[in-house]
Amino acid sequence: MPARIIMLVDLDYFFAQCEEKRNSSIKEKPVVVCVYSGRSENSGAVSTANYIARKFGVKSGIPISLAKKKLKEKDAVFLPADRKFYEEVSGKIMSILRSYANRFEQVGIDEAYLDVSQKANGDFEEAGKIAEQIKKEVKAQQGLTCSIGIGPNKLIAKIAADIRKPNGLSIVKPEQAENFLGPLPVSSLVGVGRKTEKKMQDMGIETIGDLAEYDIQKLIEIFGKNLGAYFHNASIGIDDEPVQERGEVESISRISTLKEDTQDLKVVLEKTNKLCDEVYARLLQRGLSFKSVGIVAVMTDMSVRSRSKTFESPTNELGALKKTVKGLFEKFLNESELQARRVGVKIWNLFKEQESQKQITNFLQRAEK
Ligand code: DCP
Ligand code: CA
Ligand code: CA
Repeated sequence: MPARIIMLVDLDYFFAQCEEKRNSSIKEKPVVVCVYSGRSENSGAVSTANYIARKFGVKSGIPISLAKKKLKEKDAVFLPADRKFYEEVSGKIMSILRSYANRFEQVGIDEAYLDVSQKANGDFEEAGKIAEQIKKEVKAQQGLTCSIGIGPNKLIAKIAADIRKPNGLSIVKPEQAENFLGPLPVSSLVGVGRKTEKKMQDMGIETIGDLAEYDIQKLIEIFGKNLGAYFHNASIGIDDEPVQERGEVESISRISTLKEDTQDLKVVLEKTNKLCDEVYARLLQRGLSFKSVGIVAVMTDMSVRSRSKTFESPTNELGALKKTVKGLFEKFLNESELQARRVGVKIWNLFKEQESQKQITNFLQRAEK
């Protein structure tokens, strides 16, 4: 098995860069994207700012009025956040990123983890080339720059991406992990907020290196078993969190109580067809296809039974869903000695359209052989 190689791709000053994309004439000016509260003309907070504005101390979260003060007479551009547009750009970039990954996990509107272990064949140099390729394609297709961190796990990839911005690329090999983390402040670790940082300072811990040297038993005494162990492992660069494909963890389900207990297929289907419609609506909203269909029934004695079926390839057809649910209930009710009280429908193994298309293509190719 090739060595584990994880990438974190984070788009630079994302909302502001989206604004520059659709109006390049503002590129040389400080650009501030704002969420106006509407109470008065300047009330609200800064969502983000481009790097020119940041030089003057403008950053996410500060009041708009303060940003205006800092950028007085600097020919700055203040724009209201247009989330719909940013989401559109994000969606297009995410599908580019996804195509480079063996496993893919979007973690926010502007960042994603890519497990590229196989694609890079466990070679960090090769992963670096893939990262360059990603930067080139995102820039060419969508006109945006991003920062990429590469490491043996998510923890290190994330910190590596943060350390060189904008348009950065940092590679941390496993053997470099401890030296890389050592000098950084503990606040660089996920889970170390202001309070924890303060507490650690009181314990004489400033850097991740200090944390690594601290007695693990004492950490556990102070922060509890889980957190203490987490801090210790994180400090020496250990993190096993998998890159979690969203489609694998999610499911959509609906359950409902029947008017009266029954074993009659027709009555059950009346109910489950409605549940299928609801489940299907959610599926469409999210632009997904499904591969697995399940039914669940709570019987008169309150026992819970379930049956399921998995297709060869994903589908997004309502007809297929209803037909499968019907087939499963038909067989189940025939075999059951009890009446059903509550019935439910569930789909899982969800895929984004693009990915399901890939799966279908694979399936067809296999079928041809
Ligand atoms: N965001 C926000 N309010 C915050 C933080 C972020 O509205 N307090 C939004 C605007 C950002 C986007 O989320 O563009 C992504 O957040 P990041 O933390 O990744 O920051 P940026 O992409 O803006 O800048 P950087 O170049 O530092 O990644
Ligand atoms: Ca960002
Ligand atoms: Ca981000």
